[in-house]
Amino acid sequence: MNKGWHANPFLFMQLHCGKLTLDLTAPRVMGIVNVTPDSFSDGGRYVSTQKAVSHALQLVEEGADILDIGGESTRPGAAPVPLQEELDRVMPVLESLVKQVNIPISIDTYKPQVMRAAIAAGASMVNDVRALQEEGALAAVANSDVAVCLMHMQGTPQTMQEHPHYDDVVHEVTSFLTARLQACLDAGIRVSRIVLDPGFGFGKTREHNILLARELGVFCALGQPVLVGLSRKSVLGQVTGNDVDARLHASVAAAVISAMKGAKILRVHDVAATKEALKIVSAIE
Ligand code: HH2
Repeated sequence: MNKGWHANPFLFMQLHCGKLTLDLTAPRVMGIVNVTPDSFSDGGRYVSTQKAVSHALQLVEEGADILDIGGESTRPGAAPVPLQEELDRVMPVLESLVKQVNIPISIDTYKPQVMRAAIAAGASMVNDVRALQEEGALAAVANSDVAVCLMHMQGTPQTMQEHPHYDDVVHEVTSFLTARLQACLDAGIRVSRIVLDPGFGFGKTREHNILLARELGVFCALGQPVLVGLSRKSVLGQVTGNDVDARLHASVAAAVISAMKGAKILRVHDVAATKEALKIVSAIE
């Protein structure tokens, strides 16, 4: 089955992101820039272009290795955003940032039109919670040179937390990611451009999320860099009893544990704290 994607482990110490290369010899931090009125933890804080750009620059200052710009919330129950509205939210932010920063900028979208516009404007990565399953999404990435993050989600944000069900969550998420990886390879996307993500909180109960985190090594063993997005998520609140605004410590703990289990990219809201914690991981490991 596996057309060569187990190959050389050293190959993946670098992620090919368009004109840029991301060194993955140590875990990297992806800073979240939500240009949305309704994101679960920071909705409405950075809806204006100016606020989003200055927040992004602040994250770069704090040491972000990648920026992830999103114009549609994927929190449970979030309403889909029309194409033009999403473009109007993210494109001015992206266009401003590509002129000012020299780290990879990722676009968090499942819409192929947004992917194409963002890539044309200089985005170096596509972060897709639907793993390029929308019609035209695979081609949008295949016709470019950018990196892609393939995430697992059961259902859609509108319904995903109603009745998440798996017979074996780790096995089912692994099978899905393996199939999407193969679809990318078949479409001509090079293995050095592909990141995998089990999709914490996307159609998963607390138990599913905990199991996926515990078994993160299974995903890392697939041979691709693994991205983990646990920052401020509800599973951390379920464990600690803390509201979304008081999940910094739990988020940093989750990032550290993920990195120690082999995750290469940590998608976080709190860049400075995560960077500091990861320095300790790198020093000890
Ligand atoms: N989580 C969110 C959004 N995008 N992408 C990947 N690859 N992995 C994730 O875990 C992930 C993601 C949700 O977090 P956030 O962007 O803060 O919230 P919202 O979707 O409400 O904007």
